[in-house]
This record gives sequence, structure tokens and C-alpha cells, in this order.
Amino acid sequence: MQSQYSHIVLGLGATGLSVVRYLCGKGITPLVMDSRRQPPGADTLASAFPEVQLIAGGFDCRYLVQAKQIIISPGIAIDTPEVRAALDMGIEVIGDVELFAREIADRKPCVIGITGSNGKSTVTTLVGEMLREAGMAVAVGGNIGIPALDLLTENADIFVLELSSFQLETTHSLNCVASTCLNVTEDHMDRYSDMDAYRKAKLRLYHQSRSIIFNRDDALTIPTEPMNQNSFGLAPPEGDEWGICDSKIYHGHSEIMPITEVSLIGSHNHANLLAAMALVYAVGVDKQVMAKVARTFTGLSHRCEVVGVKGGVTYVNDSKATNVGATVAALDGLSDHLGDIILIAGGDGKGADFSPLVEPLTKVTHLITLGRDGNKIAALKEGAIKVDSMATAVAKAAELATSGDIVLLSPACASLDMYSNFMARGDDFRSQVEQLDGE
Ligand code: UMA
Ligand code: ADP
Repeated sequence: MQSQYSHIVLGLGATGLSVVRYLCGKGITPLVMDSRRQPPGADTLASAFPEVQLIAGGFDCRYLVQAKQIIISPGIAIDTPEVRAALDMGIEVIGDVELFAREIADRKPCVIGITGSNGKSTVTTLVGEMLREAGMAVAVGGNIGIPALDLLTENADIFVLELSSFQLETTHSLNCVASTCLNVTEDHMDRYSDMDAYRKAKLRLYHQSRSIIFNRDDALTIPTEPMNQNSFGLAPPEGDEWGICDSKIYHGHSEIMPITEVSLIGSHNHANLLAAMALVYAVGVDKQVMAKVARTFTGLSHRCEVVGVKGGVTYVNDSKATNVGATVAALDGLSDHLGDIILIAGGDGKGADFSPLVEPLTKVTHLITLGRDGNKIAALKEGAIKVDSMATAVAKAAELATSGDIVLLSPACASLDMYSNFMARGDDFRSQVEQLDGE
């Protein structure tokens, strides 16, 4: 069989559609394949690009091995046998972010890249806000939501990209003006052979950056070879570093602002703020501008967000805690709280080791678990209560809590076993809280 397709788009979610739009805009008609029988982008593809053929329900090797270029979505592992077969035949396999990088290759470096296991969306948004406040035309996207290629139509001076390890695996030539890896804690172990492979994927970003910012408090973020580097951390800074001293944010010896004026709560968020400041400093943003944004930015939904106070009990939605590190950070952040903490956790653990939760769980008075891997978390604490729905979890938590307590949804797991995404899970939690009696 002779294939007519030089370009094959693998995956028809948000990324696949953005790649089709981009290629068709260049006069290239790709072939699209998705292993799902009903890919989410199928209807849009049929109406907007009727000329583009879709093969759904599997990847057809006969086309793959004849392509010039395969553009793979981040949700598909590069080790998928059909993709491996094409790679072994020397066919180029890249991601959407690599296409984006090639498109802007002749511009002066204009990308700020953010990766890490947790805090990416918070830092990406903060960086975008700071650049906007500084008067720059900024486009924000990547793993946070809008695919990188869709940002090209915005007339931006600077792009802020949140990058997942999946996206970085297939990106080679980004040429960031500045980038960071915020932290590396276990996640996506269903896609990586071990932590080292996961870390390596993340640190690929450093090799595509003019300057890099690492986290002094997380050794796994330190570059493996000397680079044009600086760092942030919660301890007092040395030299030109970013840090905190006497409850004030400093860049080297220069004081930026007192922590009491920062709207974000929790030490993990203070680290995020330092990282954002260090990144925008690299493109010349004024320190007054950084401080102004830090005073007003209260954080994103579903990340340690207070969704209600009922009968003196505070309900906190941290549904975005889709891995163990995020839940550990949430519990650490609440360690000064005087009342009881009731934790609702569980979901799809993505093959993670839950043992780092054992110590933080000592701060939790009652543990309520749900979802596919709820039992594994329940096994870490005596007396854990297992339930099968969010409604029961919230009702049970409300029954156990008294005034001054916190009920925290911080699952340490992905949501896909019970919900379409983490937002749907957080919304369910919020709506169950709203239905509780009390003011
Ligand atoms: N899938 C298949 N077969 C396919 C293609 C995908 O089963 O042929 C499955 C994947 O395994 C995955 C789901 O479909 O479970 C979605 O994958 P996708 O590659 O189609 O995803 P997109 O809709 O293109 O969205 C992707 C990112 N998703 C993933 O990396 C899984 C989005 O990040 C990102 O916002 C979007 O591109 C734009 O850049 C989401 C995410 O969950 C928020 N990211 C992970 C995370 O943050 O932990 C990495
Ligand atoms: P990401 O985009 O990397 O998933 P988010 O900013 O959306 O990051 O936050 C995801 C989860 O991680 C939330 O539960 C949040 O409370 C937690 N979190 C945010 N920043 C950090 C950090 N620096 N370290 C650990 N956990 C964090």
C-alpha cells in the first residue's frame, strides 16, 4: 500500500486539533489517528476540516512507517509499539511544542518555560500576570490548557509555556529566554520506568534555555552540568539568589516585599512566587511590578481553595492534588492549624508509591478514602473510613468535624477513575459542601 500522507497526527484531543489547524494553515493535509473509538476532537475535525481523514480505534502501522513526520500528543507514550516501530525505521516523531519551537526559531528568544511536578499552573499564571502588568503582550498556554500552537495567532511579544514531562520528551529546540523546574516528586509512574527517567524528561527543558532557575530546596531540580543558572528557595539567599529572610522576600540583598503582603497562602506557594519573580526578572520586569501582582494574586481554583465555611468548619478544595507531592505540600502548609484536619483522598494513583504520605497523615485526625486506589491510602492510617462517593465522603466528614476544623479534599491521585477531570471532582466536592446544612 502506498500512503499519500507525509504528516501523521497521533491523538485527537486538544493537542491533535491544534496540530491539524496548524498544518492545514500551511497547506499540509495530515492523516489523524487516535486509539480511542470516539476521540474527543472527532466532531470538530469533521466539521472544521472535512478533508482530513481520521482513523479511530487504533494506530495503523502501514501509514506510520511511510510518514515523513509524526506529531504525537502528550497523552500517548512514545513507547507505544506502533510508534516505536516508526522510530526504529528512522521516522521523525515530535510533539506540538517542537513544531511551535520551530515556527518561532528565527525570533529572538521569547519563551518562558515552566515545568515541575507541582505548582506549574500557579507559576505559569503568576508569570503571565507579572508580564501583563509590566505592559508586555503575553500569550500563556501549553499544559495549562491552550495548546502552544494555538498561541501563535496571538500577537505576543512573549510566550509563557507550562510544560509537562510528556511534552518535554518530544521537544528539542525551544530556546527559552528563561525556564524553571520547580520540583521533582513522584508522578506519572505509569509512564516512566523510574524517577530518574521522569526527572530526565523534565530537565530536558534546561538544555533548551538561555538561563535556568532551579529550586535550592529540591536537589532533583539542580542541573547536572553547569549552566547560566540562578535559584530560589525558602531560606535566606546568598549572592544573587532569590529567597526569604526575616519574613521578607529578597533578591540577593535587595528587599522586594514582606511575606505578610503576599496574598497566596502556604510556604509551597511562597516558593512558587519566588520562582515566578526570578523568571520575570530575567526578561527585565521591575521589582515593584512583581510585588504589585503578588499583593493581588490569590491563587487558582481547585488548589487549596476555600469553598465554604459551614458551622465553623472550613472546607478546602485541593482537587488539583493529583499526586502524592501535592498532598504532602497541602498538609505541610496546614501544619500550624490548631483544629482537627479531616482529609478526603483517593482516586487513580497512577502507579505511585503512597508511603511519603505516612508522616503527613499523622497530622490528620480522620482519613476518608474513595476511588480506585482509595484502599491503598486507607492502609496507611488506622481507622481510615472507606466510602464510594464524594457525597458520602463529604457527609461523613461533616459528621466528624466540629467548629474550627478543616475538611480538606486533597486526593494525591488523578480523578479519571470517577470524573472526567480534576475540575469536575473539585466541583462535585464544592456542590456537596454547598448542600450541607449550616452557615
Ligand atoms: N489518549 C488515548 N489515545 C490517543 C490519544 C490520547 O487513549 O490516541 C488518551 C491519553 O492517554 C490521555 C487522554 O487521552 O489519557 C488525553 O490525551 P491527549 O494527548 O489527547 O490530551 P490533549 O487533549 O491533547 O491535552 C494535552 C494535555 N493532556 C495530557 O498530557 C494527558 C493537557 O494537559 C494539555 O492541557 C493540552 O494537551 C494542551 O497542551 C492535561 C494533563 O492532564 C491538563 N496533563 C498532565 C498533567 O498535568 O499531569 C501531563
Ligand atoms: P501543576 O500545574 O504542576 O499541577 P498547580 O499550580 O496546578 O500545579 O498545583 C497543583 C497541586 O500542587 C495543588 O494541589 C497545589 O496545592 C499543589 N502545589 C502548588 N505548588 C506546589 C509546590 N511548589 N510544591 C508542592 N505542591 C504544590
